[in-house]
Amino acid sequence: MSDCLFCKIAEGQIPSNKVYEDELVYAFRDINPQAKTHVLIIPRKHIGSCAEINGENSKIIAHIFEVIPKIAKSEGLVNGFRVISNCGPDACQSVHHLHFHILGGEQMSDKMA
Ligand code: DGP
Repeated sequence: MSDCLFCKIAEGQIPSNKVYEDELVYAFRDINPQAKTHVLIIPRKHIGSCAEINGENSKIIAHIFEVIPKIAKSEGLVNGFRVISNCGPDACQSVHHLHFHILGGEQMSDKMA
């Protein structure tokens, strides 16, 4: 999508602090970290949110979930980590390109909402 912030980040048009990339996904540090380690992983292909996951794009989602433990390992998140995707207004999604937050590096709250 031409006017999508995360499409531009994945394409290198907007700078980011890269953590991982391959042909399907791009991962980078969140600009406003909510934990000691806060990485975002996104598909290169524009998918708006979890609400747009379907049989046509679910292979990319499966790939994201194969990459997440690799990132967790390379970030040293040996004591656990949290994966969150905000979907839609009730969940306060602010960037409308599917992304998964990977949070860790410290003890987090047992509350998720
Ligand atoms: P969400 O609220 O779930 O849609 O999360 C969007 C996240 O994206 C939020 O934690 C802040 C992050 N973010 C927004 N703009 C930028 C940016 O330009 N660069 C980086 N690295 N992160 C951004």
